[in-house]
Amino acid sequence: MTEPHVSPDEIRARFARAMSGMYREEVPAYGTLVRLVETVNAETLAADPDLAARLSATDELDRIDEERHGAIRLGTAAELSTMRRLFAVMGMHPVGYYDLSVAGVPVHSTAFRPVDPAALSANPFRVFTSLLRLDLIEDADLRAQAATVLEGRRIFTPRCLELIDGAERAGGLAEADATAFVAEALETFRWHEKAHVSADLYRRLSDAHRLVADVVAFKGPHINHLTPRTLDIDAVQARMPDEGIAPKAVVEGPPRRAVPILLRQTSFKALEEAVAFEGDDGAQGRHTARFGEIEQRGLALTPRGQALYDRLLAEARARVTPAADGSNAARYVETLQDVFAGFPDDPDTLRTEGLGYFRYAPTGKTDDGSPDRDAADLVAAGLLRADPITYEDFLPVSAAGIFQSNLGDGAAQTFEADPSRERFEADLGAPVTDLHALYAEAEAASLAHARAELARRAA
Ligand code: OOG
Ligand code: NI
Repeated sequence: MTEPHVSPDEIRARFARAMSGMYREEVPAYGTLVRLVETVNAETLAADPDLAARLSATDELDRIDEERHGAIRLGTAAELSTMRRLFAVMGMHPVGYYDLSVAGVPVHSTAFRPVDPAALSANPFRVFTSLLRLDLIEDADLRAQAATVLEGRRIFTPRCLELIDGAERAGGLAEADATAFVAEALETFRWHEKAHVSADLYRRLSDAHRLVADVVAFKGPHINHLTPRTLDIDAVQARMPDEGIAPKAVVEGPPRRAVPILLRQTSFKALEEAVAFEGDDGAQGRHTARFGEIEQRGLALTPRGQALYDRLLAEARARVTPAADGSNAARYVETLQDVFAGFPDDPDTLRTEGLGYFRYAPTGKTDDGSPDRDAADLVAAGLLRADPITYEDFLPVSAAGIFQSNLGDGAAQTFEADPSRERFEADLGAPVTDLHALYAEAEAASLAHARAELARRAA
């Protein structure tokens, strides 16, 4: 008899838990932050029963306490394509292409995450995954040296690679192998105190860009943050100092609103960690790599809504560019609020103007009209309810802000905008899924299901 496979959702949930346990040990402030977020979430839900009901209706209430995203930075195409296969074992697939070169960070990225609504509500664990672009480094000598170092490293354990092969061949993993897989995969994301380059090479890499040193100098792509989801980011931000954690000056993303949209994020500064270099009798140095972050997620926007968001954000940032030292933070926040007055802030307008994605469900009420009427009519007649679909992805401008604040303020550089999605997909060995297509599909499926239900009840 063949043993049944453990579902990818279950493997992902176990892996996310294991990662959280490891990070809690490596970065104690993470544990403090998680506790603070849990407290604020419980208070927010208690004070806002409507929010609790809405989250429950969209199957999100149960997932929130375990919801995390992490981030890693990879060095080669081979690492990226193997990472794609590793994440596929736990039901995580590449969604979206993010070009961060525009923002002065020499990487391009995708997010590995579950894609279908049931998998998302089981456990939405995501990993923002960046690939270093050595082609953006000017010094040809250093570029070649970095490439040689990267070619020589092995970031996956041999057993992990075997288990990935096995999962692909058999279409899944049985219990013992699933357990082994979680343990072996975790090794790839662990922090290494010992760099595998000399102090001299580290300095040259770091001078080219701090991020280059972070990727090239280490044996593996240490997880650099793990982010819990809060229901009130301003409350957590305000209370972080009481817990001895200093957040960055401004929350990235849209301003506080009645209907949260997209994603708001804030982080605390990277830890300065002791690093031993190769040779030179293990010379000691310091490296900042790992940090903490929290996020609040809101309504996923349609391309139209996203375009409006991009335009307003650019306008706010043109009026006041947030300074790295936080000196104009209050003025920036005020400007952001003013400019975003141009973005409708009630659920009905957002829906009827086609700015956001919604999930439809029958209310239980029926009438004599056709279930094939416009969705807006069905909602207006009280037959359907429409709940915001949560944004499950990332924002390039925010991501750049998070990178910058954690690489150190001197790290800003300008590169030519040079999106290179085709090359990224070739390196990945697969296309990235278009995120708007996923939301549109989820919305359409919920509407079709709700209409069928109305038809059934009318019959
Ligand atoms: C990734 C930064 C992006 C986010 O939440 O936008 C990110 C990194 O620093 O590697 O995690
Ligand atoms: Ni993040």
